[in-house]
Amino acid sequence: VPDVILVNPHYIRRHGGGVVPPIGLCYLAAVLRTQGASVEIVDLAACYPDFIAARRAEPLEHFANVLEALPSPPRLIGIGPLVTATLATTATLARAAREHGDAEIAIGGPLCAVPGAARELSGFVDCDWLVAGDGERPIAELFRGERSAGCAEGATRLGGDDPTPWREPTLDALPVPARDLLDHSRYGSSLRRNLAGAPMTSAFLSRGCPYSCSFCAAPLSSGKVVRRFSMPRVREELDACAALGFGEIVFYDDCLFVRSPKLDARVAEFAAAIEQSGWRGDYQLELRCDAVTAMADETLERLRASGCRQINMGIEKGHVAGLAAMRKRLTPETAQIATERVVEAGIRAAGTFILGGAGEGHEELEATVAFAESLDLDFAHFNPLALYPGTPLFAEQFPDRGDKWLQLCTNPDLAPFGDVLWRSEVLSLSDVLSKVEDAYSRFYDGRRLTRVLSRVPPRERDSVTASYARLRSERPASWHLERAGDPHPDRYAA
Ligand code: B12
Ligand code: SF4
Repeated sequence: VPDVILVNPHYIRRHGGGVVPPIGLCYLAAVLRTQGASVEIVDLAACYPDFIAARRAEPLEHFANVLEALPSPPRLIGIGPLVTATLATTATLARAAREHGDAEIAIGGPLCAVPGAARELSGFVDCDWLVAGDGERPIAELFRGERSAGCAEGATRLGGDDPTPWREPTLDALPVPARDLLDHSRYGSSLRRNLAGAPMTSAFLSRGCPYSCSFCAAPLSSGKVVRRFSMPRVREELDACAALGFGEIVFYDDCLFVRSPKLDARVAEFAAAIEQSGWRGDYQLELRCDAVTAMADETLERLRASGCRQINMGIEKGHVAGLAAMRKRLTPETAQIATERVVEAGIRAAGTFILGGAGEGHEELEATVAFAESLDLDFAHFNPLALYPGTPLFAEQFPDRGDKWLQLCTNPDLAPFGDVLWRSEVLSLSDVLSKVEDAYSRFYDGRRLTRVLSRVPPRERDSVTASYARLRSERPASWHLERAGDPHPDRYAA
């Protein structure tokens, strides 16, 4: 019997995307192991990648079967990461955990760091502990039974005060995530799915972001100061990835590199750490456009030479006013230069765009889609603007609600796919969602595919072609409102 079961809740997924390992849970598992705990991870998001609300019973039954098969209950069941999209499923999973024994139940993840969480979630999620911020130290303390009912950093009893997000001061103190607990065959980026070969994994080598984009929930949980692993610790993690045979890594860090006087030196150090490690493969990085434009040519070349095959940039909008309204501190021009530089360096360029927001009408939506089309990107994603509790945007939109966000986030009209989606007097939600569909079909056209194929290695051509077909035809269907229809809503009501 495992001492601890960690569950990654299922959620309404977008079609045609990749399946990404729950690296946060692997971090928790690694720390628990240092405490002598045996740990199992149940990744329902990966087991049910085609999940839609109307099929909620299967993952829940899967979890119940896991618990029923155990001769005795585990000591601790951890469910998360809790985000708005996993609120409903987390509540049903916690209830199932309660019904199947007397394990302590802890919930953690970004939403637990939102003001009001302890009060809002009590009565909705039946759990013992709420964990905010970095979960490693709090979960180890919970496992050792060192927590009492009082308020403490990182974890509190549900219904009490909000937990103060815990931020691990020395990241190097964290053990390498326990990726060995996952079934690697389930994971792959959308592109990789068609490439036979070594499995992919994800990594997170820093915590925190110093920016304050009004729509983003990340800094609330992980803080505004960027904490990074030392290069020896980065090498250790890459060696561990090599030992497990991973051929591709996606670095999901919010701000592994930001524009600063140390930017080029930091990137060079990182590339050197990769080259000195035992790991060889392809990797993807998330970067702000202004970090790309601030890099020297040699630095971008260094990234490519060390295996960087794709850079993902949050471009968000094609018009200055929209970017300013979101406090993104970027301009379309920066995005254009960044895209050109990435492509010139021989790296795939991918951008994400957000449709909807203050001051946007049909013209502004069109300006963003047309801007995306005009860029020489290899891949693009278009999302309707989501309003996450705890963000400045959420407060602007719902000024009278204070920290009372649960009712809004669980209202199926406002949050048909799990996140509260933007709408306004000039743009209905259907307008925004139709534009998302339009954007995918326009962006993934034959001309772009021909151009992109001319610069990818022959062995990748089939997978790029297949990805384009999926993103053009499958992805838009993610936003059909009828998909979210649940025939048995009462079964899942908290
Ligand atoms: C990588 C990533 C993904 C990946 C992997 C997600 C995963 N399950 O690991 C993919 C692409 C699948 C994804 C999907 C989605 N994501 Co995402 N994602 C991120 C990103 C960029 C990094 C997450 C990460 O790996 N962090 C590193 C690890 C170490 O941290 P962590 O996962 O938060 O876990 C730590 C703590 O939170 C805590 N913890 C987490 N789980 C648990 C459980 C227990 C029991 C305990 C005690 C503690 C605990 O301890 C962990 C270790 O310290 C964040 C931004 C961010 N910086 O947080 C957005 C972010 C979490 N995603 C977000 C969203 C909205 C989504 C989607 C809903 C998008 C969609 N509609 O499809 C889905 C939801 C899926 C989900 N279950 O998270 C939002 C959440 C905002 C909100 N309030 O809802 C964020 C904050 C970005 C943003 N836009 O603001 N995402
Ligand atoms: S969108 Fe990126 S840069 Fe902006 S606050 Fe979020 S993580 Fe930071």
